Amino acid sequence: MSNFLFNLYQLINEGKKALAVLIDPDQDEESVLNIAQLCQINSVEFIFVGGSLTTAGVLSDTIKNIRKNYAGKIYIFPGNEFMVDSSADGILFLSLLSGRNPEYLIGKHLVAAPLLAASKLEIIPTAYLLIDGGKETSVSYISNTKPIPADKQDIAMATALAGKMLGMQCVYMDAGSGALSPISEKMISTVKKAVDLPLIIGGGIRNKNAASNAYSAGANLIVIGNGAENDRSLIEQIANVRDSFGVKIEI
Ligand code: 1GP
Repeated sequence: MSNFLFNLYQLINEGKKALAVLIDPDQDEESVLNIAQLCQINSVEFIFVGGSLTTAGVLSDTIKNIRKNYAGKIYIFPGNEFMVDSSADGILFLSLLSGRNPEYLIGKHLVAAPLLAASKLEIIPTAYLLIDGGKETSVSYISNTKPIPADKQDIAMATALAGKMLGMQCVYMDAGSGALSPISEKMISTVKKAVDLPLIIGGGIRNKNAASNAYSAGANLIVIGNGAENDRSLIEQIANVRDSFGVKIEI
């Protein structure tokens, strides 16, 4: 099992929650260094790095900068097959199961597979479900796929379940970067009840309330990107929400 999943299962077994910050390599160096430092101070479990248009060179520089200030694990959140960089710790090997574009289900994977096999990256087979967050997202546009409608919990549940049956080891439900509304609690809890895999939730989480709702509904790991970029204090705020779970109340 990858370190990523091992660490996540350990937290789950202790009743704890986890936080990942997504860093877009298009940001300037100063903000990458600053966000990485805040992730270190607030014990953010993982940094994800990537975006829909990222190229390999920028990715490598960004990872180098993150490592200057952050001692945790860095995982690539790939937007395409060129985003393989052995200086990361691993890669979310995403299969865009909500879509019907074969390139994002298997096509790009086979191009990347020999490179990944030659690297020491942890490979994390991930069922990736795009959920409608109220506006068209870069992932949806670039992958030429439609997200699952926000109120179709049964479709999300069946898709995640099929992902598990295909051997994927975690589920990432994403409303997409900058989503107007994050994924609903009903959607999260429906999928969580039916599929016993670590559940990652991201997209449009911009305040403590949204994070708390997602964790309470069953998210094991929350991903914040845009929100943290615009308001750096969000990292500490959501880390505090994360820490409020799994704390034993003395009677
Ligand atoms: C996007 O889930 C991530 O893929 C994070 O989304 O940028 O909206 O926080 P935000």
